[in-house]
Amino acid sequence: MAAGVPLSTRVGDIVTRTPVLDIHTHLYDPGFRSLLLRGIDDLLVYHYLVSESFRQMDIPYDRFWAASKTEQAGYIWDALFVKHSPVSEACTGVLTVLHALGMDPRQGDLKSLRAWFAALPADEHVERVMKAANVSAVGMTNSPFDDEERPYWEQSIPRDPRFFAALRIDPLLLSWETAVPFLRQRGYDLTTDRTARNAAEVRRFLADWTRRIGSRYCMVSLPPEFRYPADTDTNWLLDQAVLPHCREFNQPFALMMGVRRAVNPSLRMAGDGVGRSDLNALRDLCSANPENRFLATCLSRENLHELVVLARKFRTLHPFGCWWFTNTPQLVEEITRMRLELLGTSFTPQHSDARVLDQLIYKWRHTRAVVTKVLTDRYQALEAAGWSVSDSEIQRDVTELFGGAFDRFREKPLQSERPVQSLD
Ligand code: FIX
Ligand code: ZN
Repeated sequence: MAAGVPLSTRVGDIVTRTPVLDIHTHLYDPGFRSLLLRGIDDLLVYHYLVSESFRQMDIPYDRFWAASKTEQAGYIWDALFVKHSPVSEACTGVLTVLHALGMDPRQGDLKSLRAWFAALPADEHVERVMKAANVSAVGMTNSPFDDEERPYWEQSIPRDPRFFAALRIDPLLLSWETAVPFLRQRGYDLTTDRTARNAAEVRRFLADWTRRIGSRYCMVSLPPEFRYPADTDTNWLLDQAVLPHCREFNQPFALMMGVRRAVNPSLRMAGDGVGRSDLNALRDLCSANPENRFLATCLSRENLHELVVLARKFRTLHPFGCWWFTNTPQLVEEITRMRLELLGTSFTPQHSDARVLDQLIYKWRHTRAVVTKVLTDRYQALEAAGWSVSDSEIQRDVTELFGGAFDRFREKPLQSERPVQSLD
């Protein structure tokens, strides 16, 4: 880059140009057809907007849920974009998407926006969005327990290699009593007893699905009440099945900690909340299982400092993302700054958690703006200390943050991390 170009411009250009590997979304490869959500109505009925809209409308929950998707989108548009200014992060995101795709919602109405999206075939839509978001790969969330998704895996569908699988196992770890009949129906011979034989059947199930979907890591979301070690089915399953499985397949286990499900069930998927987790559980998981690698994110802002400190103690722990309620510009800035200041570039600052294809655009544009700001500040601090960074060093760092560090962590060969015995 030419001499005299401001640091923020050099960083901004590199951050904008560097493709990102999005490690966790709820998107599907287009081969999964209607499971891949896209377009204006799906953008508007996103659960983040559902919960915001109920604060601005009087309509009873039942009436809202009985309405069609188009009608629900209309209610939300009216409440959040017409009757009030769309200043929240999730609302602004919808506008960032429309603007990036060349639409001006002030000029048309919902009908014309719908017509624009309806004319776009899925494959072309995917190309446009991935280009506009500059995303090179998308991590899916794949649950064998999901009745809509499972049939796609049971036949062989054409796959888009940019969408990679991650095995999601919440029902197995969090509702063992109901997971057992599900597994039994599918040919796994087990009972709810905590026996070695049952653990072996769970491992067979995990291995079958890891191979079937080509999963890159295994994942669970956990309530604030999660403890480890503890005398629970969850702990037994972790120790006897899930962690041995991850070691066998040399894959990380991802924990999303601190979600309190169904705080208000009337809001359905929008009704989940947050609770502070006990990160001693994560500390003990890392120290009792030195041959496992853990990816972790926390939903509670209060846990995120502790997570960074833990990552300084365990190189087998990789913090990722600013999840859900922490994915607002102010919190992304705070969290990313803290991680850079305490971990350097050895973490993954963001995942999009997109549920609607088009959201890749806003989630990554908004993140890139914050990463540019925070990285520029850190490089300025280096300059003040007499160390000026070159463009190729900036490029190296951004590549690390946008998927490089994750890939190296994920692929790290299994090695013993058992504490070294003191020689004296
Ligand atoms: O558990 C998860 O993976 C969460 O991300 C979801 O449950 C949540 O609904 C979501 O979409 C958050 O962004
Ligand atoms: Zn998610």
